[in-house]
Amino acid sequence: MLHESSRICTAHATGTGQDSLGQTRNLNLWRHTDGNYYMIDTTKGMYDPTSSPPNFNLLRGAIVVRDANNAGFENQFGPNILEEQITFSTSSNPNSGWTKHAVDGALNMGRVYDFYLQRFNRNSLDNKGLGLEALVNFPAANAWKPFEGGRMIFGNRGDFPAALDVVGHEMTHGVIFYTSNLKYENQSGALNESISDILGEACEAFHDPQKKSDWNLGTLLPANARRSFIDPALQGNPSKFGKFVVTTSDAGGVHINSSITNHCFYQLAEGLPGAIGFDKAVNIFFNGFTTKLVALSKFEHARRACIQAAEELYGAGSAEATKTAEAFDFVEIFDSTPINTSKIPEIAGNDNVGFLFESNGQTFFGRRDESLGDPLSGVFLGNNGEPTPATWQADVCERGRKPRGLCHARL
Ligand SMILES: [Ca+2]
Ligand SMILES: [Zn+2]
Repeated sequence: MLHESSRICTAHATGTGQDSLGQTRNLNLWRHTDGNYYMIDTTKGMYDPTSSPPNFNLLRGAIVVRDANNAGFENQFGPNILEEQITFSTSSNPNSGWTKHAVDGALNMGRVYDFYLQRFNRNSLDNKGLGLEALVNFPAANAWKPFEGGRMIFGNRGDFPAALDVVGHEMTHGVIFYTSNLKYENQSGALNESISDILGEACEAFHDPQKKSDWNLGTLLPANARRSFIDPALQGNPSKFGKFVVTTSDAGGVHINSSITNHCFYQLAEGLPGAIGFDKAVNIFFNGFTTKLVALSKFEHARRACIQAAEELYGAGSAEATKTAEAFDFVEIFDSTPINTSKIPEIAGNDNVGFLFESNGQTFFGRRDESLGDPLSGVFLGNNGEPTPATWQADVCERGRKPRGLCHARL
């Protein structure tokens, strides 16, 4: 009996808490022998029952909420976490004592996990049941997903963990890290941002009673922090590749130019005449971006990847494949002939050099063509009392004259 009761003392438990929207939510908790309840959700299929909660280092496949306790700071490189200040989110009462962001984090990370499992049969970010952690109450105005691992960081100067599309966005960065691993700069970085926005909206739609996206990433955030798919210009972002913003800030404009493929996705799903609908567009983009791109892929590769995905999913020549090409055309990401990287064959022949030469304020043209028997020093194509070809080269050196331009052709 003693063994029995001690087993009951440390186990899964349920409770409730109020989220940022003021709603009471059901919580999956872990009841520890110290009498406290920990915000550790062990109910997902990925949970490894040989784990020993609340030992953080031995947890596998749980969703854990921890608290940064308003310690650390954000700078231009991102969040600076003070690991020693982090605590579990705990309470002695399962139905009170939870911070609103802890409730948000537990709820929405669970929803994103469910979305990936049910929608794509994907078991967490790495498809191997990687445990997830929401680090809440970090003193900043942003949300982050570090490149590796299952941690999401939520600043407390906004209700970031309450925004399901934002949590879906951050967790999709994790999925991309474990798949195509698009490099987070320039075009590949913009594609990384874009697929995170698209899947963030897909996650929101999946859990929406009407199964709809509102086409704004950051629905619960202030208007200037949102990203519109329908009209990226609302945030000053481009919707066509021709307006691609070249910049050194924001890792090469990753949050700016992502709007181009976001808009492409919108056109494919709903915008174009004969658009194929949200769910099919999600299938095409998710498949294309996670299975057919690599770290340094660019926009033109995203076009080919999505068309290929559409052909595989719906058939070559299908309306879905045709519309995918049309949507990329719409945002000016056109088809291009792949670069021929085979070696250009060498052509046998004589060297021919043409050059410009300045003397006394006048410009002359010179030539050295082996096939015409020109000497090494070349010949002048013009006679203005200049030195003879035989002495010209030495003459250049002595007088400090320099050829001003040079073109070299191998004939
Ligand atoms: Ca949204
Ligand atoms: Zn992002």
